[in-house]
Amino acid sequence: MSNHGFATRAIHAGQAPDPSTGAIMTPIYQTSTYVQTSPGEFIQNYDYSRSANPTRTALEANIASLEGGKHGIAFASGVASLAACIHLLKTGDHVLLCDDVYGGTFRMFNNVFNQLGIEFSRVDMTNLDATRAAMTNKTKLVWLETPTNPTLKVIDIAAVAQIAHDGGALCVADNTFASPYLQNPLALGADIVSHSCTKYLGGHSDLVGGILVVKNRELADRLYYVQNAVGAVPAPMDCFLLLRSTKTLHVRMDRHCSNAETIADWLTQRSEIDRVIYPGLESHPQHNIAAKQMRGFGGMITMTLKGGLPASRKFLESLKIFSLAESLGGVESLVEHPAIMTHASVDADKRAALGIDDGLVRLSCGIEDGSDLIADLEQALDAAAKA
Ligand code: P1T
Repeated sequence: MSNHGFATRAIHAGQAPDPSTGAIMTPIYQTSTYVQTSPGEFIQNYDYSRSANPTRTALEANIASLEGGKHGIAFASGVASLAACIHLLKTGDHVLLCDDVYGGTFRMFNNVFNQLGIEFSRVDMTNLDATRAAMTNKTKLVWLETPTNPTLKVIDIAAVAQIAHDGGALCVADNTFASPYLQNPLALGADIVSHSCTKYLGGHSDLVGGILVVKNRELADRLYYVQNAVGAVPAPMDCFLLLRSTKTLHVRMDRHCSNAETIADWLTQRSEIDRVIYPGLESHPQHNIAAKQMRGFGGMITMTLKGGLPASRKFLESLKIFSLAESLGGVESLVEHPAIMTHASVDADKRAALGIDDGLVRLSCGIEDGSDLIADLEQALDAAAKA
């Protein structure tokens, strides 16, 4: 499959008609255990569904192929897949984290793994000199998101992976915002790619999941060990739903990108808005890096409304097609307020330093008609201006 195009791999990789019935869709193997012919003699490599399940195996192979990796290791959520990476570490190890990350990722380091003696520090990874200077002799993981959540900074994956390797650390890239259709961090030197499958991979806001993809067999074995030993595995039904979803990833992403590009351009003309952040705009500080490492600029837009909380609150309450909700990457458009919602667990001073203020609003542009989305934004901006 590896020599086929993205769309062909999205539809076929990891899947073959079911050998017992010919069913074209991989069945939901809703089973916890598997009969053995003699103690330790398995019929097909399966003994217990925490360790492995055929629906999950198909999903892991499918997404591994889309990322240009060899091994997929699936989890029950995006944060469970991130936690599995940290289980590779031991007390006293240090993680270098990019300064702008999903609030739950920050919370996991700050409130959970910090208590166990895993140290971390944050740095603006768009500044490569600062990133190099922030490495310590204890740094074992260099952790980036790109584009970042929610301020959409674009980090040069190849350059940061090189800095990690020069310091003897692994580079983990959270590719959730781009999806494998737009960006493949393994090809740029990252060692582990992580996804919240809840977002673009799932695409329909109907499941929670996560996955790691790697090229290296030894690293994969360590992560499979954590997957089984810690046990945050996805259910067969969710693996099935994800397999159905990845078949249309390329089609959905094209529409997410084209809607977001049109909307971002339109927003830049509006006087109610201070700043529009979209990697596809030439005004984006890392637009050239985005153009170099991404095949499209994604479906996420972040903007700052003039008028602070009263204006952003009125805007969010007035939208009719964009739904006010956490999450992103579904076919339906979503909007949220990072300071109150997804990034509430980030300390106020850190939020302020990143510009996550009360006027900041994040849009996940869905795949509806772009003209309807713009009309919705227009009426909500008009309402906010009167607030
Ligand atoms: O929600 P979960 O599937 O556990 O994924 C966590 C996660 C990991 N990485 C990134 C970049 C994310 O954005 C997320 C989850 N983010 C949201 C729920 C959100 O609205 O930003």
